[in-house]
Amino acid sequence: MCITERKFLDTEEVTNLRKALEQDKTLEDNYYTRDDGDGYQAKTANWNHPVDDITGMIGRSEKAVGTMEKLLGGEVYQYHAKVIMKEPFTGGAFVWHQDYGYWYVYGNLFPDMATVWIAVDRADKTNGCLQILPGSHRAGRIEHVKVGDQAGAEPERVEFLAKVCPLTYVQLDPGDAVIFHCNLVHRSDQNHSQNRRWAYLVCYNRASNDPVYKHHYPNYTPLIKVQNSRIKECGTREPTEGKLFFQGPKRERDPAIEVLERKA
Ligand SMILES: O=C(O)CCC(=O)C(=O)O
Repeated sequence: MCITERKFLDTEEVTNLRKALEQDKTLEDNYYTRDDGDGYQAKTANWNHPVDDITGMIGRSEKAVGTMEKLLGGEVYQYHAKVIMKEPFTGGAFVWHQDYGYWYVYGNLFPDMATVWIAVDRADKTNGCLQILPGSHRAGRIEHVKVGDQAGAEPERVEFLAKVCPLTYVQLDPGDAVIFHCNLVHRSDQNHSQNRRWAYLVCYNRASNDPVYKHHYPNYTPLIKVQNSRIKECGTREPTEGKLFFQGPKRERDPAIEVLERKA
């Protein structure tokens, strides 16, 4: 399952989101990187619960949560949110993977999970837009192996899947979004261009799929939906309380990578 929603955020909303992210110094203080096996790294700032800034309003908005409830078949909660900052010339790649390649290891019993990926800057082939194998979520969870600092889907299986689910580049304008299931196989290239490629992602889990292991992402926490109009009302205001980041400058180890290292 993968749905592209053009203008998921309108021009005013995405302009405010971009400004709010650019002025949020906590992202710079808390981002971490994962080597792509080639020495390049994309910066990711990753936090748990929605706060009362524009990122939280988007994550709690009727248009995001309502869609997820329909797709996942019931109540959902925010599993985490993140900003992926692929900087000009230096931004690293993400290797072929399924998000459930990680989230399974964290103790989510069912793949009742999905992500809304929102373009903050234009994302195209030149700056490392998302690449997907459409329909690949139907393959179920694929074995993952360690690639650089990342968990990568087993390469031979990806090769076979790519023959029946031909690779598609998801080129998006600012404000466009793609909503995809946690078993969708996806990747993205390094950014060798002069154009920044930032994206804001909110990941959801079904309320009934409360993870059985305690880990860095939260257990079920009720999500209070808000009307879409709250996104604009919020503007670029700073949150009244800080985001609870997963990893600070002193990077914690990812449990999914540790499992793959033990297997190797
Ligand atoms: O934004 C990207 O390029 C890919 C991000 C991704 O695959 C992820 O966060 O799991």
